[in-house]
Amino acid sequence: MAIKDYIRERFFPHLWCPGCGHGIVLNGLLRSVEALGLHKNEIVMVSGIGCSSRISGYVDCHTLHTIHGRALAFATGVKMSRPELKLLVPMGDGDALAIGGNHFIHAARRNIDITAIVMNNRVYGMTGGQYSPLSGYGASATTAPYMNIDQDFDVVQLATAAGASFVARATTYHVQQLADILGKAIMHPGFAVVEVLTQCPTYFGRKNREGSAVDMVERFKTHTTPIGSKAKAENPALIERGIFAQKETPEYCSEYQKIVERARKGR
Ligand SMILES: Cc1ncc(C[n+]2csc(CCOP(=O)(O)OP(=O)(O)O)c2C)c(N)n1
Ligand code: SF4
Repeated sequence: MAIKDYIRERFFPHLWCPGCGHGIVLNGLLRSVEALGLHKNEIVMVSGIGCSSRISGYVDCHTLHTIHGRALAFATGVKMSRPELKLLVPMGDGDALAIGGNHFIHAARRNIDITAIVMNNRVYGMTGGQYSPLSGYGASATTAPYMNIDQDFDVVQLATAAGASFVARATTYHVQQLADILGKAIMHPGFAVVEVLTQCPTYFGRKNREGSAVDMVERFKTHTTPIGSKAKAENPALIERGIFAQKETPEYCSEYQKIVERARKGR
């Protein structure tokens, strides 16, 4: 199948602002799915609410556009009933880690075979630029005009500690690495978390004087480095990107199937 076959053209033009990073994430996702040769019917995309969550409107696979923060709960239900399908759950940082934080850590703890993509633009884009759990200390937001004093989560560390068996970070600058990591996450048999550093020029960029969308994307080039690089040792402030964890641990649906078989046998 060609990339255009995975797109729901009737939903275009999309609603993202010029320069928004969410379209780059969609691009990476479509490239990874096409490279894997997955059929549309094998994929279920479940999203909540947010600019990021609108991505489910644009892909022509099975899609569920649900409620804010609850995408992983819906996806868990779908996966439990149809474990042979590939579940993709794109989420904003607010969606995944503010209102949806509990679902996130428990999906990771269960190691259910779902690919969670955290589109981290450090802000609530859709509702007008409020700060999120990933805005970071010192950031400006509509709801923090004098400065945000909340510390942020490290998504990679949180997901790893909670039990996710595949954990990675990518950016909208490193588009080939983004598609490659997403492909590996989709094929990983367990809970896979991919944090994607992405830009919201309209709110985060404007409020934090980060310049144009291009300036924001270039910051992902200059402020990140491959995991374990020499540059990281010299400059600890650099953010690492790549695959942090990729391990085989019991997957939830497989374990559940064992219980079903035990119940059938009566022991
Ligand atoms: C239960 C509920 N609470 C709040 C909202 C309002 N709301 C919609 S999207 C959103 C935040 C969006 O931010 P994020 O998830 O980071 O995604 P982005 O828009 O930045 O991509 C909020 C608070 C809602 N729709 N439902
Ligand atoms: S408000 Fe921000 S996150 Fe939403 S579409 Fe515009 S640039 Fe993208």
